[in-house]
Amino acid sequence: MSEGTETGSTETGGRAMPPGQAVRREHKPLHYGRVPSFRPGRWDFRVFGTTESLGTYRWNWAEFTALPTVREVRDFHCVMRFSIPDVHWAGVSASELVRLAPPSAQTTHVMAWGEYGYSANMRLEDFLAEGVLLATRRDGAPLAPEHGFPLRLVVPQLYGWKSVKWLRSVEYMVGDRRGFWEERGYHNRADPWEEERFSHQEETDRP
Ligand SMILES: Nc1nc2c(c(=O)[nH]1)N[C@H]1C(S)=C(S)[C@@H](COP(=O)(O)O)O[C@H]1N2
Ligand SMILES: [Mo]
Repeated sequence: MSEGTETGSTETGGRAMPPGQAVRREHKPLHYGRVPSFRPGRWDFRVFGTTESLGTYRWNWAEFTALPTVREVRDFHCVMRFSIPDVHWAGVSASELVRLAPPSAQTTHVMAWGEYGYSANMRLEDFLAEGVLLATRRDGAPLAPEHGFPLRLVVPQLYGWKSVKWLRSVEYMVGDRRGFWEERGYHNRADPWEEERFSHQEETDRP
């Protein structure tokens, strides 16, 4: 098969890609705005919002990099109709983070916040799904600056815009609120297997 041109149920390594996606091998960076610089002395990562304690959790860079890490190999699906098979990630699993910073029982959604106010919302259930990582490494090396160094979210089961680069905080929410692209016409949920690309599709979504 000719890579980069196939669409539909393109097979790779025996796996189907979601509908309307073409396989691409290279990871050409894609984002809105400029690449922030990393100042380790100023950087922190926070969990705030409806935590069980109502307090904010905070890690500086040394503390964050001391957290236990896991590795995951996942396909990455961008809404702009390309998918990258078998991306290797390493970092802190989202479920480990939620264990360290417990949400209140009423928490239903999270907002992931990047530098400069980029944000993406998702159900708590999607955040806790298998393979969701706060990644510090990709393909055996620290993240490249344009791919989110020093920390990015990876939510492999949703379109790529939910995988917030230059991640700085996670907000627990009781109820939902739309993030950066979700406010600008992108689908609220973003399941690539359902081709949930545009917000107008939400009107006809099954309940
Ligand atoms: N902070 C931030 N994160 C972002 C974006 C962005 O514009 N800003 N773009 C998203 C989109 S649309 C995609 S497809 C992926 C691309 O990740 P990559 O550049 O590492 O391939 O990052 C996502 N994360
Ligand atoms: Mo994207």
